[in-house]
Amino acid sequence: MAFCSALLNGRFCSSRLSPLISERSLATSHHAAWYKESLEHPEEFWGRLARERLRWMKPFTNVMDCSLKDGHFRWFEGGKLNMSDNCLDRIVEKDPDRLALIWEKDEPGQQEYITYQELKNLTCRVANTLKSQGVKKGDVVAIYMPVSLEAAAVMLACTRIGAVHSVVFAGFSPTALKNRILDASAETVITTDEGVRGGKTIPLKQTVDAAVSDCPCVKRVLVATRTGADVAMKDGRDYKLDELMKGESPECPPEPMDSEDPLFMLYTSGSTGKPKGILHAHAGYMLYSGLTQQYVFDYKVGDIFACVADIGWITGHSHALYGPLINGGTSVLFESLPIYPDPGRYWEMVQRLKVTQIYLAPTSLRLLLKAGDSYVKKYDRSTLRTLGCVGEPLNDEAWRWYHKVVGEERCTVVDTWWQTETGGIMIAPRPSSSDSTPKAGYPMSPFFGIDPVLLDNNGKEITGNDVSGNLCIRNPWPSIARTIYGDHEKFLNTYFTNYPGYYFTGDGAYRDKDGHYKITGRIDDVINVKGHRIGTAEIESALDHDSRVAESAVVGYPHEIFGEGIYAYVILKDGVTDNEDDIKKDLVQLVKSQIGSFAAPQFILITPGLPKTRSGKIMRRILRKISANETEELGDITTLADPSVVETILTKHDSTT
Ligand code: 6R9
Repeated sequence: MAFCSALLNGRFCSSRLSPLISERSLATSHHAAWYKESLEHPEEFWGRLARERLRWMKPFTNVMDCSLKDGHFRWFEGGKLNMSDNCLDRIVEKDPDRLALIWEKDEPGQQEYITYQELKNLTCRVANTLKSQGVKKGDVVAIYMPVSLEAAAVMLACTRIGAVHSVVFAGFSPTALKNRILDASAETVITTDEGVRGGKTIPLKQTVDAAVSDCPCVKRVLVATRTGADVAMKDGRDYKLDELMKGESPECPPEPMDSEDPLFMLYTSGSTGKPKGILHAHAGYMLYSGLTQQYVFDYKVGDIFACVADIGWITGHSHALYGPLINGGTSVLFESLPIYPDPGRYWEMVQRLKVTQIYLAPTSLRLLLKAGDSYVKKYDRSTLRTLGCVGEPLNDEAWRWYHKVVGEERCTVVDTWWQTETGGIMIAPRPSSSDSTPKAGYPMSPFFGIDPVLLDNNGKEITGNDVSGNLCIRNPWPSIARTIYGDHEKFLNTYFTNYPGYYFTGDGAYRDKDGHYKITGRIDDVINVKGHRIGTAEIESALDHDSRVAESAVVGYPHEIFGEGIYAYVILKDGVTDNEDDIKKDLVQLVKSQIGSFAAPQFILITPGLPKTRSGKIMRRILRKISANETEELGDITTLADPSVVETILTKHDSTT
């Protein structure tokens, strides 16, 4: 594939590029006015933005029909449009040679460029291939690919023909992939021969083979080429994407999609054992992801935006791909690791590609901070303006390091809080508003149209400032998830039943004396390891697959680099006499194969019992305290069925940690 080198010959950086979006510019004072309007007159606000910012094939007739009480959301009904038309054709018609994506490959110092015209051609050829293979509007296509230009084109191609993509992070195990394929009844799986990360190859096609051998729904597996490795191909099921695409035309008319047609689904963990396929709709997601991209990151035409998240997560969807492209921007797709070949990788890339905004995870920052300032200072970072982060709370120390050392106190740090379910950034500083000097560790203020509230455990609103509570949202916004695929009941129960009339986030938050928000972490049984959400129940059910395990309880504990670490308490069945260290090794392996490496516990403690109430409920509060070494503050344990269990666990914990 030949990619242009627009950046290299300086064409892209010229100032002749004009914004695609005709919209009054937002001075600081406008932010407040916009926010006020967005809450007081949402129909007018969102209707105007949807008309101005998106290209419609048929105008919508009704801006919103939503009820938080009923978990019912419909936006821009009556309208027809297409994601890939908005991301590609609209720009190609004005400026075909504009740079769309830069693929920062795993190999240090190597990148590939693709213009909007080239990306459109590639997308159309993939779209025509999918059509030739029998993929139709509404079909779910599972994508198990690492970050690459082809992966981006595959996602866009799905949206072009109205297929619903379900990207599964290419670090998930065969079992996790299988469960996601089966849950969505996907007939088509698209993968890559091998992945390359940190200089090592990862046998992706092999993982797909193991997953789909148990998936009768899968009719075809399309394999893109990354390393050219000789991978096994099953006759009548597996096809090389390159070969299929050879005869396909670079023209494919975008399918007119209803505003509410499903756009994509993305699995995420909750407090139950089964991951949830969060479903997003076309128009609302498109509008909101583009808007947040522009205002949170202070995006301007000509910027080089680098979101280093994988496309397997919502951040990669909204800010490596769709958000930047909807704005006609240039986005860097990052295939590698922050410490490969050394902890200077991000900053060397910033210098080489002239990156203007970087968007990363706190866990990477903490890792880089430990490696020392010299890896940062070695490289020219003068192009950087906005420093973003997402995924977990950003601790003070890491925030200050980001601001002072990376950003030379010149750049705005934007700590952005949001979720797979919200589709877009909900609470974040906006660099062009009065939030341009954010506080360390604070996502700060709600985005346009978002009305956060803090509720107590009885659902009563906690008013005033300098207060903490359960973070909920009082009003609907365009990119809120529409359902959990195949389980609307669960959707309602998870997000709308606990606090009727509100969207329940599962996070706790603090509102300081100035009304600014700080996220205090999950209040449900979800652990956030390196910014990845994992339900404790999911890990427990993986551990329970070992026939020697009678019961397990998993909790999170504070981890210096990962944010949270995973601590598993395991009870073995009577009569098991195997060596404990061997069992622990097997259990780690089991979790890796059931879920993925990132979910493997850092600690496993084999115990004869768990602290349970008389009604048999595990007191996780106590396990959390022990895991965090806060053993002086265990609180009242007299209500336990057998308080002596705690002493046994403590003794063992002290001797193993
Ligand atoms: C975008 C994304 C969502 C959960 C969320 C919260 C945590 C995300 C955060 C943050 C503190 C931030 N989270 N951003 N916590 N500060 N800036 O990460 O989506 O993978 O669905 O995770 O991540 O706990 O509820 P997702």
